[in-house]
Amino acid sequence: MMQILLALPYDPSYRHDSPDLGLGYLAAVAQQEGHDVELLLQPRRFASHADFTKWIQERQFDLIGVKVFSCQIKVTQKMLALIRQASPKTTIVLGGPQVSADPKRTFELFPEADYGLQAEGERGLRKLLRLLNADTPQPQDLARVPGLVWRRNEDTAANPQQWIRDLDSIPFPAWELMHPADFGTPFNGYSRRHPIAPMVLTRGCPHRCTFCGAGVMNGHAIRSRSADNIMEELRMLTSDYGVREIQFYDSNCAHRRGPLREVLQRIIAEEIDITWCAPNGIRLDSVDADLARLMKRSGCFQVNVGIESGSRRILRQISKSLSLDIVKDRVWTLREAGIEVVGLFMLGLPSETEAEMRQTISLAMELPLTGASFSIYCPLPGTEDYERLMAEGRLAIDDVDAFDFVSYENNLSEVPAARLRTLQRQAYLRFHLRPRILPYFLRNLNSWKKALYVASSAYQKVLD
Ligand code: B12
Ligand code: SF4
Repeated sequence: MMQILLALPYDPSYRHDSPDLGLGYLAAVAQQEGHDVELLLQPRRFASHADFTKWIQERQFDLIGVKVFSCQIKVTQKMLALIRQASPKTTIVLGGPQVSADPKRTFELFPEADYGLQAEGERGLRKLLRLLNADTPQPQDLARVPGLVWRRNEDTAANPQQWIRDLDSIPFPAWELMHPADFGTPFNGYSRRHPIAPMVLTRGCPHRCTFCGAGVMNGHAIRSRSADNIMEELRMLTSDYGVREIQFYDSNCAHRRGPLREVLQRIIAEEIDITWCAPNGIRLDSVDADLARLMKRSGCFQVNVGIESGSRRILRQISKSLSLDIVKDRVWTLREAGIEVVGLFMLGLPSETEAEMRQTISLAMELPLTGASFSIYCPLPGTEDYERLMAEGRLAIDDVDAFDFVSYENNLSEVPAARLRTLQRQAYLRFHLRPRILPYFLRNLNSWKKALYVASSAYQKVLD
């Protein structure tokens, strides 16, 4: 039996506070394989690097797995160096968005790592654990682990990924290792009640928006859990863990081939007392009036919707395949059903002009939205844009600090970075400082911690 730690990067600046679905699923797989698993999901738990190092030194885990986002490369590098120093024999396995997006660079960026696993890690981790448990793994065995990234002589080998077809075959996340009640309310403002649990009904997205990295994480074929499987987990979460709110983390939980309608009908029929929201966005072309009413009756209070731009040219360029007519129609459909709708927009797309950015801001003002976010576009590893722009030599820097949605480093729009920043600031101010919007904004500040956080990020976005 191995002692395993699955962790988010140790990052004192990270403010999200929620159970982690991906690590929870992997923990359940490792437990099924007979290992002892611990989760480290609160990156601010240690006051200093010295405290973290001391803890690792004391625990001497056999294996540490870390989830890496592209915007967390530097903090992960620091974390791995500390782990290697404190616990030289530990096997280090990396997974998550960065490894999935750019597997070949795994050991260049993270020389301390022993293995990486791309995309959906459940099958690969199970196989890898079996190999590590038995003996020193041989290359012919490693070559058969789905999605594994490993050192083959001097090269980095990245095995092909196999998407998990039967999602019901995966055990539920190890909720006993991440009690929802032990986490606060998420800082994104999207919550009404507590405790909150994240959940996915489906994996995969058939669309191919050029700025989005979901394709490398879950592929383009939609796979769904059965309604029975979802209801079993939902009953367990509400009865055993006191969960009162669900956040759906799917790429599009409302996909017409997904189980959302059936699940919502069963929530109503069984009188399960939950509220829910979809903070990662649903596609507006999946919504109709019947679904919207069903969503409301089953406890939905808010959805985010990816609108991205008010310019038809930009929408074509990013292959969003969503018309502005549908956007206008379906935002109304959701609002008429009594659901709050937050629009997700981007500013600063490649070749975007100031006039096009103004179209985006005008669209946001004109729609009956209850909230809006205006991200600065960033070409992320794992997206079609990134591949193309790198091949064209148009990404001025390959700087790991630029991989978030807040920096202005890779500005490829027609507007200088300083002007882009002003436009973003104006967008936030114009959108939110309206009598119609302020009550929604203030309602989301339902705890003093959140109020402080939102005030500080508003300061950064608007006044800084
Ligand atoms: C929910 C979500 C969030 C949530 C929760 C994040 C979290 N802790 O997972 C929140 C809202 C906090 C969030 C924040 C951000 N997100 Co986000 N998010 C998602 C989303 C929509 C779904 C993720 C999910 O829950 N999937 C379901 C679970 C079951 O899968 P999973 O968590 O990915 O875990 C599986 C695999 O990744 C792998 N795995 C994960 N960890 C590990 C560890 C090891 C050791 C191994 C072996 C395997 C492994 O196995 C798991 C089981 O299958 C994805 C899109 C997508 N389809 O992936 C974007 C996505 C991951 N996010 C993205 C981005 C950019 C961000 C932000 C930077 C946005 C921002 N500016 O704020 C921040 C960064 C947060 C941070 N860590 O600093 C990008 C990442 C691109 C990249 N190359 O890094 C994605 C791909 C979407 C996109 N825009 O392209 N996000
Ligand atoms: S932005 Fe949404 S619709 Fe487009 S590919 Fe990503 S998850 Fe799918």
